[in-house]
Amino acid sequence: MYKNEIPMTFPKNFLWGGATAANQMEGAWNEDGKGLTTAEVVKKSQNPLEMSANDVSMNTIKVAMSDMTDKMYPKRRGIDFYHHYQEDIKLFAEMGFKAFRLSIAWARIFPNGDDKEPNEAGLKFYDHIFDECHRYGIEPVVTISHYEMPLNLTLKQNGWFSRKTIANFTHYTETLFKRYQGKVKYWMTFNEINAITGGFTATGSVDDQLSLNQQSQLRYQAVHHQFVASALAVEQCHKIDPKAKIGCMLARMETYPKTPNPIDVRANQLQDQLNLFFTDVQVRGEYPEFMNRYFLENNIKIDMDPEDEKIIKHGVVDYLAFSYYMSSVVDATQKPEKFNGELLGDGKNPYLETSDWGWQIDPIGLRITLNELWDRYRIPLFVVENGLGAKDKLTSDHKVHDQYRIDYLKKHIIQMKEAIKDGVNLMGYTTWGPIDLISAGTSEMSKRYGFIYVDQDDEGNGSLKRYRKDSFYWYQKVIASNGEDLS
Ligand code: BGP
Repeated sequence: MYKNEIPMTFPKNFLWGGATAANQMEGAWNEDGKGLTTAEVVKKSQNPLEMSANDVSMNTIKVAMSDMTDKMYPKRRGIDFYHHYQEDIKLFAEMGFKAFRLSIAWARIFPNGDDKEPNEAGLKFYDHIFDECHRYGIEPVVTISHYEMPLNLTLKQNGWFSRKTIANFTHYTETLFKRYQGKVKYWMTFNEINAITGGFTATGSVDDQLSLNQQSQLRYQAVHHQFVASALAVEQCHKIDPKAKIGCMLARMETYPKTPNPIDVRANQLQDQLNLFFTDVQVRGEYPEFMNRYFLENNIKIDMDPEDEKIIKHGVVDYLAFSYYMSSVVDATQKPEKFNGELLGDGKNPYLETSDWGWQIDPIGLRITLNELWDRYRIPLFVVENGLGAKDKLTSDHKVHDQYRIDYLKKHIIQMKEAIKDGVNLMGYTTWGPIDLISAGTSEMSKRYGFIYVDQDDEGNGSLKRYRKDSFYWYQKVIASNGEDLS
């Protein structure tokens, strides 16, 4: 719509805050009736540049189940948020958070995933968290499934590969919407639903014995079941709590063609389509045409029930949330070696710096992405993850001078503001890991994102004491000034 003015800054009710996930922070993995989850059988990486989360087989699961310690399985201990949540939420409030993104551990509510009755102790735990948030005027933003599910569903039916999991999930979601009606205004169904390269982490399906093509087949089938489950959850949510909003969540990586050669430009376009396929389904309510060709040429056949298309059409989301950490370059001549849900190009960009974990830092890419997503979907956008994983040093007087983190975040906030001036409808920004937590990809503790330092090392040694970093006071100012004071 033509107007002779542009928004000059962040909207008034902008949701500033931080984002976390249950399996990376709660700990208390075997307390109060909770069942074992898929995240708790993933070993920590031996090499920090490799994601151990992708390395799961039936055999490694068996080994994990016979080991009832958290030594090799850091996601079992998290940062013990389960027992520190009051202290932690108070610190978030001190920073001025308007929103706190967290996930619910399905296995706290339904320990086996297919139980008839929910576990009251699990439900209560999240009641306490939401009440605590509201005490400080913090809006909880809740991910229903963030890289974990009850392990029993893997053992019994190979996770999301099975259609049966849809019914288990809708029982879980219905329980949540009824219980937390009025307490949770913002929901999200699946974290990074497009991250199927993550295999087991994303789908709870074991596929190590399969060929690459069979893996692709299984993962796309699993994600189809997630699409249906997500759409059903959207419908339930709208019905049970019409005031609540429910979104989808995408791992967004901006990609660029390596050169202006049209073959690179086209390869990049395909990469982008394969990334946006997931949001096309969840926002537009249908499989996009370009996937027909992709599936056909890659021998992938999606098994759909006759009613699936209708369900997907009805269950379109209210907003689009996404994580953004980096960008990448697509080179048409490079053949992908491993399975690639073709999510990520991993080409190097000579114009960008990288983090210690090789992630290419690209704040302008965030503005580009925001514009692209807004142009394509025209629904509110929410940046629900962004941040720098770095090695921090705690000084003897318990300070952390993390100017590098401030620099990273500042540059991204500047670009979000540019996007708002471009006309993008952006509803909020929750940085990843406002308090240090266990890494999703490698299970390290030393890959820290937080404004709050947690005294724990990769082996789980430490007092678990929380300390404010320099970035804590910086973010406090950012929020208080609604993004104006970035100094
Ligand atoms: C996203 C996940 C988060 C998170 C983040 C950082 O993909 O949604 O769970 O942890 O990435 O990744 P990592 O922890 O591996 O550094």
